[in-house]
Formats: sequence, structure tokens, C-alpha cells
Amino acid sequence: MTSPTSSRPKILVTRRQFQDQVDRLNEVSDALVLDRPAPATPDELRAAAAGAHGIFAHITDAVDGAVMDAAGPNLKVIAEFGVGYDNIDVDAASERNIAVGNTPGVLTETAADFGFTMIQAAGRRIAESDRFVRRGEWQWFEPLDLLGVDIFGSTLGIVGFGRIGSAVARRALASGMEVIYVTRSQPENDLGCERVGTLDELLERSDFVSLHCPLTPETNGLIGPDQLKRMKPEASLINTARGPIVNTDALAAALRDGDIAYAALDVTDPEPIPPDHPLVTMENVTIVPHIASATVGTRRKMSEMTVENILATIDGKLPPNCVNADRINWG
Ligand code: 8YV
Repeated sequence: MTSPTSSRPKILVTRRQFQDQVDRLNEVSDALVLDRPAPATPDELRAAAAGAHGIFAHITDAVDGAVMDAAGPNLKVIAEFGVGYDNIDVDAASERNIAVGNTPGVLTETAADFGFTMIQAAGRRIAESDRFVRRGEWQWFEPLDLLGVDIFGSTLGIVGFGRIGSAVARRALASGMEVIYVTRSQPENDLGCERVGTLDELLERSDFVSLHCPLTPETNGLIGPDQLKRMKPEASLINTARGPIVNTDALAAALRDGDIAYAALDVTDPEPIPPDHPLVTMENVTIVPHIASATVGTRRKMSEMTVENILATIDGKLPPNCVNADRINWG
């Protein structure tokens, strides 16, 4: 905890973290860990940020200009525990000369493992089958019950062919899928996947559509009613990227009306999704609570990287992984 007389920098850690990483921060700073079950409300976040040099931030924190102003002029770094940083207003940070860090690379393979798991979970109706057994409905062998879609030989459409999207593609190719993709920034790939001209073409050709793009103003609502109608009725939508990329109401309607067969979601909008939400009550949906990077090894590496991004700034250097380095001037 920061004492009023302390000259050490204050670091706000907004959620519980690996204690050895908090200890690393405490060697050179005073870490204030918000050690409670629920995320801070905006008011709590602003109050807790007061006087901070750094914020160890999580997806649950909307770090906007008001939080930065509440922190005050000491604030030098906002270090996101994750590769996606759509919860941080990077423009507001840059205007205030505050560096924003993230954790690219360390979670790629784990997130891709999980993305491919969700493709299989959708195609083979794993969660639905589990619920069937738990309800006591497994009475005898029924050759026409719970039939899924072959993974092998089917077409996977990947939206966003960056680190994670292309790592999912490698897994899909090894499982005998054809892989097509659309992407904003990547050049041609050397994996043998086909880059298609439009999202519409991808949606029309794919048996599985898997989202791997960041949430930006351009991708917010990217998959809406028109896009879902273009998908095959036997196709599945997999979202392990960010909830708002998909229009939730349109998705629920498409699943209800049979426009698509299945959805497997690691992320939702809203998040957490209320237990009485239509998507939660549908059999042809699998929802898990934003766990794509949730392995011990990966979350630990993310934590270490976030701490390193903060420690660098206490030394007067930019975070090693800084998303707005070109906009920071610390003289
Ligand atoms: C994290 C993620 O679990 O890296 C990301 O962008 O979504 C996840 O790996 C999340 O950011 C936790 O803060």
C-alpha cells in the first residue's frame, strides 16, 4: 500500500495476480492490488488510480481519459494483461504522453489451441452432448442422435489472419480442413491457405467461421444479420476474439431461425452474459467465460510481461511491448 509519505511509485493492479509478480513490483514500487471478486466500477477505478505511476490493467477495466486524469500527472504507463487492448483509450493515453503496453506473442499458441478446440466443440456438439448425459437422457444407443459435422474435409473461414488466426490455420490444415481467410493487414501466407476477396465470399463458402480480428470501430458489429444470413445453414460461428464483433441479437435470431447451426463463444456482448440470456438457454450454443488464454503457463507469462512493461517505465524506458511508442515523448 502507498503511504502518504512514500516516494516510491504507486502501481495499481486492478485484479488479483500471481503473487510473485506483485512481489516483483513491490521491490521498486508500492503495488495496490484490488483484491476482490468483482472488477472495479468506474468510480472505484478512478479513486484507486489516484497518484499512480502505472496501471496493471485487465479486460474488465475501461481505462479512459477520466481514469487517466484521476490518476494525475504521475501516470506514465497503462500495461494491459493481454494482447487486445480495446478497453484502453490509446488516443487519450498518447495525448497525455502515457505509454500503453500489452502482451503479444506469449498467448498465441494457447489461444490458437483453444480456438481450434471451439471449432471441434461446435462441429461435434460436445457441450450439448455433455448436457444430454447429465440430464439423464442417455438411455440407449441412438444412431441418428447428436450427429455433428466432420471437421476433416470441411472449410474453415478465418476472419483476421494475424498471429492467432494463422496459428489456428496451422491446426486446421493438420486436421485436413481447407482454410480460407480475409485479413486487413497481413500479406499472402505460405501455409497454403486461400485469401478470399471479401467477407461475404468467406461467409458463403465456410462450414466454420472463426473470428480472430481485434475489436476496432471497423470490426464492431462486423457480423450482423446480413452476414449471418450469408452463412450456410449447417455452418458454425466461433468467436474467441471480442464479443462486440458479433451483433448478439442477430446471432440469437440466426441460431433460433436455423440460419446457422451452431455458435461457440469464448467472448460475448455483454460480458459476462446473464444466465437468462437467450444465447445461454439455447442448445446449439457453447459459451465459456473468456478462457482462451487461461492456462497456468500462459497466464503466468502474460503476468511477467505486464510487469516488465511497468518496470521498464520505472527505469525511465518505454515498455518493451508498447503499442503507442511512436506517440510518446519522454524527452
Ligand atoms: C485475456 C485476451 O484473458 O489477450 C487478450 O486479448 O482477451 C485474453 O488473453 C484478457 O485480456 C484478460 O485481461
